Amino acid sequence: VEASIPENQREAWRKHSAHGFENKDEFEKEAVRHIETTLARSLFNCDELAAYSGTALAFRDRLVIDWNRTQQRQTFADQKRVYYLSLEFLMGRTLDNAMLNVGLKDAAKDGLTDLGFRIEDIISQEHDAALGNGGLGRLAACFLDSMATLNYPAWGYGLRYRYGIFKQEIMDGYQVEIPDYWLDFNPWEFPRHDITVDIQFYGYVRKYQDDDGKSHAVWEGGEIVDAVAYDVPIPGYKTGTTNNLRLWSSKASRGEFDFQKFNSGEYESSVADQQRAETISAVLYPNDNLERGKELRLKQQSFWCSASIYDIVRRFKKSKRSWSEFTDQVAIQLNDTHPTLAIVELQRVLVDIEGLDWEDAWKIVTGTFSYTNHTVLPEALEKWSVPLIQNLLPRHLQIIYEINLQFLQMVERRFPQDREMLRRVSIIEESQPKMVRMAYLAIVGSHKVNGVAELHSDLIKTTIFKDFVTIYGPDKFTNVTNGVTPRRWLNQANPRLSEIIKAKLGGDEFLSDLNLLNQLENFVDDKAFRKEWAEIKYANKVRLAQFIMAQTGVSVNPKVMFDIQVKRIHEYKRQQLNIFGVIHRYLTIKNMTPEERKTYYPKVSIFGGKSAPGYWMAKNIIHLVNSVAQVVNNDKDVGNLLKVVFIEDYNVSKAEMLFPAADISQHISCAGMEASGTSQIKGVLNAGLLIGTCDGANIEVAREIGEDNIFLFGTLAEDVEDLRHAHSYSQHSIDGDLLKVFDAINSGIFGDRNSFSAIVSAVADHGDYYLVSDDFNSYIKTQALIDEAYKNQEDWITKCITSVARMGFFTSDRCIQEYAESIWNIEPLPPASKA
Ligand code: GLG
Repeated sequence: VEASIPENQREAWRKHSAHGFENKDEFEKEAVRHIETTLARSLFNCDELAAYSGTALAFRDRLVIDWNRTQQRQTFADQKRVYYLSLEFLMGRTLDNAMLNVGLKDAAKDGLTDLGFRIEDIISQEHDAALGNGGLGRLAACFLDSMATLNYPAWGYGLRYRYGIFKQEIMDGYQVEIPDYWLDFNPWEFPRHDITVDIQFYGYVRKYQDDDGKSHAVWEGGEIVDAVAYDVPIPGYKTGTTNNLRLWSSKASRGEFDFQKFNSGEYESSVADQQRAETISAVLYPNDNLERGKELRLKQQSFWCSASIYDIVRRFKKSKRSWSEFTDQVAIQLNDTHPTLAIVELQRVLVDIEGLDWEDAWKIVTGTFSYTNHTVLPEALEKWSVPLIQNLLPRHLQIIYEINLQFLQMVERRFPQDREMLRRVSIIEESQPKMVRMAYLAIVGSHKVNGVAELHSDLIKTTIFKDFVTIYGPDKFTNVTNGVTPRRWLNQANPRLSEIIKAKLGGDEFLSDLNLLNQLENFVDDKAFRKEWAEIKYANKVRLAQFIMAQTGVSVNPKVMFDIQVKRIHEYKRQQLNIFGVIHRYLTIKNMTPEERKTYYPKVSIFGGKSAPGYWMAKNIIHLVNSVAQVVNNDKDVGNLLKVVFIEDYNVSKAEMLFPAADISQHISCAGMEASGTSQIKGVLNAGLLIGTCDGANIEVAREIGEDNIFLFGTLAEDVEDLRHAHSYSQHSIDGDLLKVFDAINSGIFGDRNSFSAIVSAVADHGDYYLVSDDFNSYIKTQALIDEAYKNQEDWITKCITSVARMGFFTSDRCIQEYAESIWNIEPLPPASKA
């Protein structure tokens, strides 16, 4: 029952309705009130953490007022909404973004100064919300920001992990994982204990016929776990729209707490049951681009999908529309295959619970869903074993079989001669045990499938999903090239750069219309502007140099080139190629006379990124980087010519510090393997140049900014297969420079060569799957070009300014516009004053 205050009692509400602060004085009042009453502190014991908490609570009040209004407006307007289902939302910090988006950062800054604090110190108190592994989760976070900014009625749905991605510590050069318990103080979420959904697992399916002879299925028995909603407000930039991110947390069922057990003295086991339920949302699986088929992971997926579908259907039913209007009201985007069970769950709800015919229900389902593919790596394509699903979700398995049957019958009608095709495209893989191919299920259950960069979207059509293009035709498959939000990745990460752009462009409209950046090209010869541009990069490097000194004790000179590769550690991303290049540089320096060294190019080589805890080779690469750093940084012959740094615990807020300090960043994946990548966009937007392969979005970045402004090298995707094939035949010849690198590693100068031998022999003896040897030579040559180019600082700055000016395409606002128009078919709903 909806509770609502009768009209004649609303006067008091209207009079006292909260409106939040609007200026510095009001901010101070709110912050102090929270510090004194919510936190029970005073001016005698208010440290920076307390000041952060008070500030965050004051802003939270602001957000929640906008949030309430937005939700009301969207409910009244009753137009189509989009639901973005993602197992990962890599949000990072919230306060700074909230300040910018509601337009009160200056008020907070001045207010904090009055109260005795520096805004930067307060902002840096916040713990990252790290509910994601890497690009996929960060993309979801950028999309939330853009959807709110563009006033789309949009909700995110995810899991509220108690532990986000682990914190990485480097001990003796090795990665060690520390749990990230981030919920000690999280002002940005609202528990909604009133919104709790029963989620069923296990049990059995009972079939029966009704009086009309129609057969039905009911899922019975098993266990129930509660899904409790936690809402996170997502403010748009310069708009009243504040959308909702709903994260589900698992709890033992209210009905389930076993009083019988409890009374019969089995207190412990009854508490244990409770903990088992809470385990479902306890931890984010720390794998990027790898799926491992664990039952708990399947439980997470089904728990979250069921809760979200229940919530979406409930909201739809409140509108009292007929089911045929469902697709006019609801679009659901699947971020990768992780939420594919939502397709099955919606079909189950419509058929088993709402009593629709199979065909009518299936039309609704396929009209509702669309699916984004983020990878072609076989080890990342999800498959779930049939026995596992059978046990956990018996009714869902039946539905999957029925979907597959109908799909295969359709294929057979259209391609009657082709038995092989049926085997290839079947949602069920006939292996031991049988497996459900989730990507195929996602394609069959969706009306659109998209890749995340042009090359990638072409590749999925010609490789992994080729047959489905034959079956459905090419129009079902489309491309939306990734982007990032300029609010975080330009304004927040690089406030000074943002400031001078604003001064030149005469306003900050570029933050919501990134194409306006192209006006910067008019100022490329403006001396004062160029000087300031260079000073900003230098200041950002000084800040990073101080951070490196504090964290690692290594002294780096901010006047020399900073070369940065930060991202998950993965063989396909080829940090091994980078470190081989560094070793090659080290050997080159060692072989020089002191005279020659005087004119050589100095450089700081910076690495950062986490490895999946079970990814032995990636951990080995981290160890090699740290071991090389140890040797190089302490070699008197080398001095300032080369420093190697590994940044511990790379995360969103470190990225915000690193990209503004990069002269060059590396995006050197084996061609065809990085679906898009998004960090190259962050690199260029922050006035750094790129070295990259012809892979993912690098290709489109090159097209936009011009090939003169990017350092591309290496094998093309179309040649990868032939090269791999050639490796497996002949003992492939390895570049002489690379052999010297291998000799150096094998000689033990970087320590225990046994532990590094696997990195070398993956290239030298085991087929070199990632084509490191093929690309090494052109990589080294390209690095030499970069050294030369960097000497000419005037040209370099021209390249940087020109590149930033041409990055407009890569805003996530453009992505969301494309999704909204060509996939979701939804309209924005701006607040009245902005309409
Ligand atoms: C994937 C891909 C990246 C891509 C990101 C966002 O590996 O290339 O940029 O999603 O689409 N698993 C990922 O991080």
